[in-house]
Amino acid sequence: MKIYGDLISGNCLKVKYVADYLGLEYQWVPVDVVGGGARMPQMLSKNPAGQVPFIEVADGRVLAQSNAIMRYLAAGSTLIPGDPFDQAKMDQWLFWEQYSHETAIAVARFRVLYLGQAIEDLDPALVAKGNAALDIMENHLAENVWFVGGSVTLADIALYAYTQFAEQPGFSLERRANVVCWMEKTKIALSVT
Ligand SMILES: N[C@@H](CCC(=O)N[C@@H](CS)C(=O)NCC(=O)O)C(=O)O
Repeated sequence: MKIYGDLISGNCLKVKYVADYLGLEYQWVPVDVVGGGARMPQMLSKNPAGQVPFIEVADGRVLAQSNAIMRYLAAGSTLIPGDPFDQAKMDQWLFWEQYSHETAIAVARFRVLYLGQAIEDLDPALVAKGNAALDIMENHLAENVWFVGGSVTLADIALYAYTQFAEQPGFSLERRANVVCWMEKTKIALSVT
């Protein structure tokens, strides 16, 4: 299997975390996102969306969208709960991550780190959206060790991917101790640095 990705991207890191955790064999194909690498013709021929991550499996089929890729790679493993309700709960967090978390925190990070926007000039609505997402996580983690069930799942991996970078575009984790504690646990569970 080939994983096309850029290590600066949380979405790409999700796929790497899952593949490494499960000990899967893969070839990492680096794509320079900031330099437009995902939109080069040879990449567009594989993923017309012009984005990474995507994977190419042995028979040439291509799969994009970080959370769909994680789900494919982790099928049958402990990273996906066996109970149908818990599995749907995991999906609930995966959809939420893409709609309400990544779209604020990853976007703010990209603007600050890679487009050179000052933190003070970030759109207040974007900042409010990111803070709301972090508050929802903080409240959930006040009552739960993991996002779903009693061990690390894809929900934790998806949310860890960009939460770990939340401070880069100015989001504060200072009064979000549950999030900080959960990040440490997730890091240990995944053996990532
Ligand atoms: N929803 C997609 C988002 C993928 C995405 O936004 N990829 C960015 C990097 S994080 C990208 O490839 N951008 C390249 C571009 O837009 O030119 C996923 O979860 O995989």
